[in-house]
Amino acid sequence: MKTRRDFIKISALGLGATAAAGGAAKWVFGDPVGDLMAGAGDESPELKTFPTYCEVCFWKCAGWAYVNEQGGIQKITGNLDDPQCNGRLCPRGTGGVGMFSDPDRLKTPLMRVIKNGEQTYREATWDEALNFIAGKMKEIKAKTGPESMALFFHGSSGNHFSHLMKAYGTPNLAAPSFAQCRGPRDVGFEATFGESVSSPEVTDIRDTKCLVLIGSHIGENMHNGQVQEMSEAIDNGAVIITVDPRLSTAASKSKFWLPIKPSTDLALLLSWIHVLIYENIYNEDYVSKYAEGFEQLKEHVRNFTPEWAYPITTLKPHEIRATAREMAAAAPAVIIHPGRHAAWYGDDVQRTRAIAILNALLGSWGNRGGLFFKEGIKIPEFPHPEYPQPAWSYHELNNGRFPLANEAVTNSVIESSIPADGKEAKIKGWIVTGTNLIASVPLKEQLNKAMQSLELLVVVDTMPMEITGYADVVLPECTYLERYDDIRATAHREPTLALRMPAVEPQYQTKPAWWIAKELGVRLGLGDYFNYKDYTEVLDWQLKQVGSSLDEMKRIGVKKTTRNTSPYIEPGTLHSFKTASGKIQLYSHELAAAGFDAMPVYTPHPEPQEGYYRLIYGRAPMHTFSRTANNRNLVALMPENALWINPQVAALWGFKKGQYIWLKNQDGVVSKFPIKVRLTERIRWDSVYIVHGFGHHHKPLTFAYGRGVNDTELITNVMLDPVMGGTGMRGNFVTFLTKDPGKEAEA
Ligand SMILES: Nc1nc2c(c(=O)[nH]1)N[C@H]1C(S)=C(S)[C@@H](COP(=O)(O)OP(=O)(O)OC[C@H]3O[C@@H](n4cnc5c(=O)[nH]c(N)nc54)[C@H](O)[C@@H]3O)O[C@H]1N2
Ligand SMILES: Nc1nc2c(c(=O)[nH]1)N[C@H]1C(S)=C(S)[C@@H](COP(=O)(O)OP(=O)(O)OC[C@H]3O[C@@H](n4cnc5c(=O)[nH]c(N)nc54)[C@H](O)[C@@H]3O)O[C@H]1N2
Ligand code: SF4
Ligand SMILES: [Mo]
Repeated sequence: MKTRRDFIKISALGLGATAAAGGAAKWVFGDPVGDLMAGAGDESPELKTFPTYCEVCFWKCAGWAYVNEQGGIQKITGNLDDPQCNGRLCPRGTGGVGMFSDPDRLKTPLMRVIKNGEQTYREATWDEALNFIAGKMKEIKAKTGPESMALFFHGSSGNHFSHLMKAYGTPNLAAPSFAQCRGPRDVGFEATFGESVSSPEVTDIRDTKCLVLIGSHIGENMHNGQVQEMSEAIDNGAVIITVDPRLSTAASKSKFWLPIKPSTDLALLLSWIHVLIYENIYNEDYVSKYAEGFEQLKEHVRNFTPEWAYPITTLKPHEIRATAREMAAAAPAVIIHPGRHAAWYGDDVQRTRAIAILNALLGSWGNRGGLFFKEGIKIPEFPHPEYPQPAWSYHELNNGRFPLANEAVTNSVIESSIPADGKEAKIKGWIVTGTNLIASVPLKEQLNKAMQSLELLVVVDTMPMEITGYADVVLPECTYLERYDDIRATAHREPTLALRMPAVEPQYQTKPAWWIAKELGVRLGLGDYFNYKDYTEVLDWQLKQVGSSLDEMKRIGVKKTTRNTSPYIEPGTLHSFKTASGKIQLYSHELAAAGFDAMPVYTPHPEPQEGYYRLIYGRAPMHTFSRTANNRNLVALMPENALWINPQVAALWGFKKGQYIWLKNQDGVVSKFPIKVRLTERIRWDSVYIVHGFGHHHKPLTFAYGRGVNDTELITNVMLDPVMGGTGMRGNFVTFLTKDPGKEAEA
């Protein structure tokens, strides 16, 4: 049966080859990126340098793009003045040129048409594509209101499209970085300290004496500044404690590796709280000054002894006690790292609450070596009319669930795009920019149904990623090396500004997001919101408001200013936290009022059946999600993911190193492609591990296609966090198939 939106393979159409407007292929690759961290480059006189900040991940390191006399990008290096990178980019940032030079890039706008009865794409001019989208968006607005359009976004282009969508009148702006990533952590910390730990995180790793990592796999998670600070802390003798079912890179640098049984972290955290309180080694002075609900907490954890936690976590009581004492000995220069990707088991707000509570008991927030108070420079908005007030909020899409979701929840927007119970869907159209929903949001069938139900689906991307094949209109954005974007205004230890400007002209028919959003805005009658010809006007105006200018930033790339406030609690002063009462909430009235546990409670999670293993996933230092799998520079460093499997388990199955096998999950879903076996003692026997972002099934990604397994397709069981809608994705179990299951790849 024909679906409404057939998946279209973009390159099968032979498009784009004719469209090279900006003088294609005149670049050369950047430096070889074999080193873990590339140093700042030399200043060859014949190379021109342009300031940028990296878009290969969301750490946004500032750097310099070097352009040679032929107008090719020679290399990218870190900006020495940038505290986010200190002049050193990670392998991905160094290899970022590969995003620009990728021959598979989207090159021209594409529109879905029917040709000889088949759905296909045709090349379109920008005018045609934008007029079509604006026409559809006007229709949707007239029929069901602007609120029925939604935006999915991640990365810099999101700012420009968020502005457009707010001007248009919708509150439904959703990013996978909330419900699939840091949302549970942010909500857990907000419920405890009144604010989140931000990005880049306010963890004072550089000066810490003890760093506790719960899953956070810094070193594989290559967030630059944190990796550098962790190395510095190790050099300075800091104690690292890593809790991970896998011997991560961080675990291998740790004094204590606690190979916890996956999904039981909350039991460990509660017993750590028990030890701190009942051995009386918590920071009594800090707690009495700054926290509320201590007596309730003490009573709550009375029975959560290490002996109670032992059979749950498989961690020995003496290890639990010893590690709690290490933390106490280092306090307040101790960090129980809040983590970042926190959507694990569906009780993730409560797990991060327990992490926040531990930090509070140790007195870490507001003390050197713990968590500091950030300071930043606020960039004023370029003048525009007020945004219209939407008739309803994104909370409506949650159907009474997730009361503490303070951002739109991707999975709720997806669900609300499907007509159900004879009712029309609330959401009728999507713009998707900078996010490959097919790889980043689980529950593929639901996503598919939603995409089939939409009246309009626009995708803005740089690459023919899977999501583009579902679009009515595909808009090619130029890469970060070819465009201006918003000023990066980081609030951290020091306030900094960073500029991204084009190093070269956009290749082919590609355009920057600010231009696309503005041109759509004009066609929607929202020109007043885009009252400039060129984005440089906006940037110069904004920079002048904060005592700089575009000219200055073009020269220096990064501007640091000194703080007005102290990053730590000053001796003799009393700090007020950002909660309603000004005090840290060990007992959360807010959660209680919303019908949730006021203090974290451990609940067991389902375990694998016999013959199945828990599928866990994470990062590799040289890749970012699904976005780098086609980057030739980075593929050279790691072409595919492998299945980490304990040798004892492998022996049971008769697996040899390097053998390819297929994975089948608890719901019978089989991986599209096989994966290579990696035998390693570095993982518990009850789990297997893969790096996220591989297993692309879209042939136009000529380098990424068919390499490795995509974890997302195997995540068919999602444990929703009732507090904020996070999609717990680690409750999926796989077994192994050694013969080709003969499944046809989808495309
Ligand atoms: N199964 C599973 N799911 C996960 C995760 C996981 O580990 N496993 N991780 C979760 C986490 S932590 C996060 S933050 C999310 C991340 O989710 P996403 O941000 O969706 O990650 P990517 O898959 O890298 O998709 C990025 C998309 O942006 C495009 N892109 C790159 N540069 C640009 C640009 O300059 N402009 C535009 N317009 N597009 C660009 C890429 O081509 C790609 O299509 O995924 C979450 N989902
Ligand atoms: N190179 C690289 N770096 C990145 C990214 C990238 O794509 N590439 N993405 C960035 C983004 S957006 C994010 S959100 C972060 C994510 O990175 P982090 O927040 O550091 O880590 P997580 O994804 O939470 O967890 C991954 C680790 O958790 C372990 N784990 C699995 N199950 C359990 C469990 O039940 N308990 C415990 N204690 N551990 C468990 C895994 O073995 C793995 O080591 O990485 C960031 N850094
Ligand atoms: S950490 Fe690496 S990929 Fe991320 S912004 Fe920095 S250099 Fe780019
Ligand atoms: Mo993330």
